[in-house]
Amino acid sequence: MKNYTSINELDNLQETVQEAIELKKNELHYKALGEGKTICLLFFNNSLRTRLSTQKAAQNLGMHTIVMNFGSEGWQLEFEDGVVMNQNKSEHVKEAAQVISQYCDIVAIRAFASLTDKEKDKAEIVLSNFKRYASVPVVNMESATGHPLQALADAITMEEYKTEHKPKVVLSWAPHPKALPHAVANSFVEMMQLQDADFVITHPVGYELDTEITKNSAIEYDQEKAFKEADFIYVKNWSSYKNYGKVLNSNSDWMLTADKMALTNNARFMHCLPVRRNVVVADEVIDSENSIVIEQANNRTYSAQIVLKKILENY
Ligand code: AN0
Ligand code: CP
Repeated sequence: MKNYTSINELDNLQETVQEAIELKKNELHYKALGEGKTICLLFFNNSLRTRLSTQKAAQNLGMHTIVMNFGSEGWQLEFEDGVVMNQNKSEHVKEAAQVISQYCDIVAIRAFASLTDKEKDKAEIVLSNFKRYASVPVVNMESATGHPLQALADAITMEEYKTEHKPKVVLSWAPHPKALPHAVANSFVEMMQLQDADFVITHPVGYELDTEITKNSAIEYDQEKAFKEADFIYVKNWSSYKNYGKVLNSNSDWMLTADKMALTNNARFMHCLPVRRNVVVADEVIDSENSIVIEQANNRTYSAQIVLKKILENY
């Protein structure tokens, strides 16, 4: 594997999940692999888990990490070709990506969707330009349309907690006061399409995800119906895709409560975090024994570590 910008770049998801579970048992086993190698983590947006877990993963492999908060510390980058740069953008990605590549062996990038320009977001203007101009492998730490490190951590977590050979997994939309990206939901859907599972997406009318991603995944508009017999309830808010980036209404009745969890097959509750308590999920659910969000976040280290390991082995 050269780059990791989508879950579909893994040769085999199931095998990778098993490798990550093995790695977790002895996380320092490949400490020599990344010796003398450096990863640059570029953040155009905030982060807790991605920043710390990717740094820890790199450290477990013996790598050095350089972190830059591009949003607040870097020059404002231009991503368009042929622009007269006489406004507020000081540097073109063409130089920036080549220069950064000289300081590291892998570059990892977080650049969320604008949620204002659907076409630019769909074109992955930041990630694709770094891929185009960087001379080192590129890792996606949540781009405009995907969060594949999260989806891999989710797959690892489900493998650890599943009790059925073919579990029922529900991705449920939940309310949120702010317009959030589609990236986490998109990568979760793409990951689930590679799994042997009964997978259902549930959301209010108007919150349909990009049909090029959902393809023929089942959609059930009745949340309670979708929850019946579920083994995993994965909750996430996203803004409208059709009415791009808009919060259509608060739909507070879509919050995950204990009453709804009671409809399931004693399902595990999952969320990528950060989560707004008593808006997205009630305290009673996130604090319950069925909540696996902390272990899910722990697995971010092993999803990043298995990805970096594969890239280093292919170097
Ligand atoms: C981001 C999102 O929804 O994409 C990051 C999640 C990992 N969440 C927020 O901005 C709250
Ligand atoms: N789940 C996740 O990516 O969290 P951060 O935004 O805190 O990195």
